[in-house]
Amino acid sequence: MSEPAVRRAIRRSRVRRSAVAAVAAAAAAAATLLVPGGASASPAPRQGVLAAPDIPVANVKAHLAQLQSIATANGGNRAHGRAGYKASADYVKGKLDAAGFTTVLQSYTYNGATSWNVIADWPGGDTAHTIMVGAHLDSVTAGPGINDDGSGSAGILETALAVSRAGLQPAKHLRFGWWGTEEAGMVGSSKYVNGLSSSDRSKIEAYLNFDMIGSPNPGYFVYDDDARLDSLFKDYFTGLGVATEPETEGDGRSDHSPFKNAGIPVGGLFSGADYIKTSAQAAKWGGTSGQAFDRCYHASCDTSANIDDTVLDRMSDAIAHAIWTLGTGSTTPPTGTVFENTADLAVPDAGAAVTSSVTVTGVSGNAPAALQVGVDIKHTWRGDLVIDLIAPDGTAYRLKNSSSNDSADNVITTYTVNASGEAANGTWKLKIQDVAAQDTGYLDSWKLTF
Ligand code: DTR
Ligand code: ZN
Ligand code: ZN
Ligand code: CA
Repeated sequence: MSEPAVRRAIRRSRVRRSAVAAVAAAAAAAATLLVPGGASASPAPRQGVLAAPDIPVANVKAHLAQLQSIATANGGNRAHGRAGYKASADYVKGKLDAAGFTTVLQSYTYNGATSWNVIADWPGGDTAHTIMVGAHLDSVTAGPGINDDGSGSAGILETALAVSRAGLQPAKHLRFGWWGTEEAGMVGSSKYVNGLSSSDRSKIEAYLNFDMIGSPNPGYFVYDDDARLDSLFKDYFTGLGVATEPETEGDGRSDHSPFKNAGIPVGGLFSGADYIKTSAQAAKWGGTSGQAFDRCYHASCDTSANIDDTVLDRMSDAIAHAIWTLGTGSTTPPTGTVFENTADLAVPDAGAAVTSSVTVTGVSGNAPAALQVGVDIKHTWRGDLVIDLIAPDGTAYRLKNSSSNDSADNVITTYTVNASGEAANGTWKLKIQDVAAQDTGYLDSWKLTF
């Protein structure tokens, strides 16, 4: 018999074909549902991570009272180009200077008026591994902006002061930013990010944003931009017994946007603005359904009365939890960190290559010389398959060639790849091509272990 004839004969003798094909078809149908939530990361516990202190909500509220007084004394707002903005910046800077931070007012001009970002560095820590936290300090002209975004400004300020009180000596470098002119389109944060060299950008391992964390009819929304930072907050709230939802208003609504666009992993919290709370949301979070999370959003009534103390307290504590977790412990990547995509992906028979992505964040430096690539492909004839690992920069590593002699089903194995020439962080892809007709299958899941 000729080689293809032998192969066909062996294929015909395989009895499981139809059952496996049915599973593949079902998986292909489910794949579209599974893809968006499919990727996940589960870092191994880190050694030496310190527990965060409780952030006293009374202190956060005292900062809000000061910001309210500043607005009252300056025409009722703290908006770009108005005296209330500079007074707010001076207040924040004064507290940070007294607590031992190295602070600068970074000035810029917008619309004919000067404004300032307040940037505060906590001395020490490895600046090649910087954790940055931010909130916008400007209000709209309509009101004092106490929830938007006095709340985030006060929450990160009190957390910074808690870092000082604790005498924290984190392994990573901590930097805090209060942005000007967010309300005109993230002007201050964009100026900051644009002013960083690409090397400086690459040193920021995470940027966490807090814009509106005290909404009076609160929701608990977690930015879902980065799997690791998303889980950090979600797990925290799960531990408190508080349900969360992903923040889905879309990118580009606050100061994390320029950081994200520069390739920096971003996360954050949000308690809701002008969107209406549903009855399902009221059932899990309390409050009033059919009403906005913040009825005073961008209005004159966004005063110190426009705050829910419970959400402000919990979210302030969550900020501290994130900073302590990300900043303390070791800067060497924990071994055994797993990044996985469990979304099923159909592999077309004798068709084009398909790819599945896994985004790696928070692992500094290069990938290891023994990167573990766990692959779980269900297929009726594995000899049809060509499999490559594609590094974030596009470099391909051949894991498996097609072979007419490879007469078994499924590829369920772990490959070891010397990926030490590749930056660890970024989007890795598994590329699968089925190069011969008849037998079919699907990718069940795959993972990278660092
Ligand atoms: N645009 C922000 C408030 C805002 C509305 N939706 C979101 C979602 C995520 C963060 C912030 C926001 C402002 O007016 O400042
Ligand atoms: Zn606003
Ligand atoms: Zn805001
Ligand atoms: Ca095939």
